[in-house]
Amino acid sequence: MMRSLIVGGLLCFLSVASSAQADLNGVPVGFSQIGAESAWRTAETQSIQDEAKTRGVDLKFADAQQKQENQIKAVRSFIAQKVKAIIIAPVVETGWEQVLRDAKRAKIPVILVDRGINVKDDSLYATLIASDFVAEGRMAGEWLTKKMNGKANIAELQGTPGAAPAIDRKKGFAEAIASSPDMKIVKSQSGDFTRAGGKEVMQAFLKSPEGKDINAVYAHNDDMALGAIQAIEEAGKKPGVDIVIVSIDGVRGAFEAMAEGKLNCTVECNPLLGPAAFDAVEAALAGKELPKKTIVRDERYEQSQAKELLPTRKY
Ligand code: GYE
Repeated sequence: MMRSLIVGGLLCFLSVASSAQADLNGVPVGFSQIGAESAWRTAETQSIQDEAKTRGVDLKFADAQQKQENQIKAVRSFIAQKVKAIIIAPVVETGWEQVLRDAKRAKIPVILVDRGINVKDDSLYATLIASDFVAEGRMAGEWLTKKMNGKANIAELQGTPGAAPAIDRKKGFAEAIASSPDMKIVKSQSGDFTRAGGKEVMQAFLKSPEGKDINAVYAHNDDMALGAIQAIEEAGKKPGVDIVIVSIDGVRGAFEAMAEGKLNCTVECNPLLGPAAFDAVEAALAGKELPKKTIVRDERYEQSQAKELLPTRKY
């Protein structure tokens, strides 16, 4: 069951989708993906590749291995190959002006998916399709404050430095706990959105002088929470019980960990952006004006719902 509500411009894209699907048949489109750092990312890649196949798009896929310089190179190569549109999942917010100006000069519309960017001139991209990461962070913070009765020593596992979801999820969470003075972030560091990173950083946190007092973890994505669970178990503590854990994404692994009682809550972030991304490509190529941002709405899931919902999860 699709739990996310996709609002705004997306609805109007969807209404034109079926009638005009053949329009992209054989059309070359570039997709610059960040990498394969998380289960979320793999699901997004799959969704875009599946949708490209359904519509007969000639998709040129480039994996940037988490490096912006690789993404910039990929976009330049797409321009040289004269693609008709470029989809980018931008790893960090800054540093995009130059290459986007090149795409604009070549009259190639750019569709941003999942992460936003910081540019003065927003005509450099056609649209952004993404979740509201501040709202996700806020949902996680509100849930944890309630669960801990307003008192916790929190370890925060941050996402990739400079990435929109890392910046905004930190901000939203901080806002949510701001009025509870006993909700304290005692440790905060990046685990780069990976399971290995989450495990390594959590191990270091647990060994630090504050380690014995940590009774809650806020991870900016599920993969880091799953890594932290391993570190907590190896330290002889019970994840989900001795240390309450909340994270973001809602991937299958998180639902499994919740069903096992090791993760307490996840805030969904829907990665199935393929249909909306190609609806946007189609609309841009038809010369339609697109909303600058389409927000994908997310929900929060708790441990008690995990077993029932596990079979319905799509990623
Ligand atoms: O939450 C994380 C991934 O950009 C929204 O990136 C995405 C985030 C997602 O690596 O798991």
